Amino acid sequence: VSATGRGEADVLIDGETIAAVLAPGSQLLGTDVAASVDTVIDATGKYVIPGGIDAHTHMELPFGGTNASDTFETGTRAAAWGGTTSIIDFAVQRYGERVQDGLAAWHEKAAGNCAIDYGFHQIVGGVDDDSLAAMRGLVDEGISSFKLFMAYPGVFYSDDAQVLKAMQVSQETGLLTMMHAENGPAIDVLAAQLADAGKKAPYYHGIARAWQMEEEATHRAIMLANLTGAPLYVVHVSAKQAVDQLAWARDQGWNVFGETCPQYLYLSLEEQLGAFSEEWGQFEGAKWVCSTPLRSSRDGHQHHMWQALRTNDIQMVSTDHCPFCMKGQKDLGLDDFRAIPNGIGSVEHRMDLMYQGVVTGKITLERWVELTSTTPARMFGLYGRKGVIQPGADGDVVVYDPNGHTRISAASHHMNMDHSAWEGFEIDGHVDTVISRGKVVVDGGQYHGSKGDGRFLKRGLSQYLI
Ligand code: DUC
Ligand code: ZN
Ligand code: ZN
Repeated sequence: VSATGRGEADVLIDGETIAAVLAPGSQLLGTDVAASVDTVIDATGKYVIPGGIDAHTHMELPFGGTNASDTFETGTRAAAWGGTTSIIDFAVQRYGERVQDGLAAWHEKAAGNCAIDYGFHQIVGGVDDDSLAAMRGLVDEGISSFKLFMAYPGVFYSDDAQVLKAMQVSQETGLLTMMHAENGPAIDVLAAQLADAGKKAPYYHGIARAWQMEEEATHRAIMLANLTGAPLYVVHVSAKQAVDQLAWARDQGWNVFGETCPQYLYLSLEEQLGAFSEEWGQFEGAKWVCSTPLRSSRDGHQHHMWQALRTNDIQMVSTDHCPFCMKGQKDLGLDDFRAIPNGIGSVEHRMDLMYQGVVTGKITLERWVELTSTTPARMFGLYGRKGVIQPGADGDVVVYDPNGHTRISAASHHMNMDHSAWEGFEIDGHVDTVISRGKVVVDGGQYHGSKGDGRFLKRGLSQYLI
């Protein structure tokens, strides 16, 4: 299955690379292909797809006074288990740090530790003359995208003047601007007012981060991007009103794109409100504290988002994988939602959760491949090597069994988390075999990968822009 069609074929992998895609039973140099290769993987009755590309992960992210609980080692292993063979993680420049130092620190964390290939976007957390100059060197480093935050004052936040200046560099260099679009200063006032009124349970995180905060920031980002000529990619879109802003801008023919995440397609604020366990009581809801937040099921956000995946108002699905354990991490906010580290871990489940959209008739098989692999490759300058099964591409291939079954649980997942935001989810499908640059890393429930197999991906400019 590719982004454009489906058919029966044999995929020949030679070393790390796809050598040929052949009609079943083909001969090469007068010999049956199947008889002349070292290894045959029988995928009869299953889907053969390009390995997943998760373009939004946060391994080891320092956030909320702690670090995201997956290292590059544990996070990329979990990704491989779930049929994802490349990630693009966010190198972080925090306020007061140099961009180059933030990037070097990220290389150090990842090098030699990854099971699958990995690239970086650059978070620019302090836009000033130094970081603007450093951004001009990113493309040569194989980093063709950077992310700004309109949220989190005092941590990663950029004001409009900083956004404008960074977008001017984006326009000059071809770097893709990625935006966390929420009005952070206004959110922080609302959050403080809720807390002062004694409303400190996890659920109020979502009340403070109201959809108006996302719509407004999305609009502002679009306008600044259009003014400067910068291409814009809005991360983790959750509000239907923000989708409409993107759709409107795209209708003008502008280079504006959006990503959503599985949590915004399946989970709602009401479920979070209702969450309760013996162990955590009402604090159970902290498992779903992420930003942008889960949206109300009453307002049709989820339905609108699935529609946007069909109409291409939203182009791709990443996880925003940002795992924190309940014990010792999320529980920092036991008395106040503002201190709960934000994030959900899903890097292992994205291919399965999106396949469920095929099963339920919301997207086609081809669109599944496009949303999870081919578009991420094109968007972030990897297409040809990644995102497609064709001669010359890396041998990143997943055999997916539509007759298999997967039950998601913290008891069986491979992410370094003491809970799952997806506990008990049933998937009508199963990742069978995962091949990463020609090496079988997962097969028949066995893991054969090793840390250090994954290499740094020097990315080119986006291949998705007009
Ligand atoms: N959102 C999250 O949920 N976690 C990390 C950063 C972010 O923007
Ligand atoms: Zn974000
Ligand atoms: Zn993120």
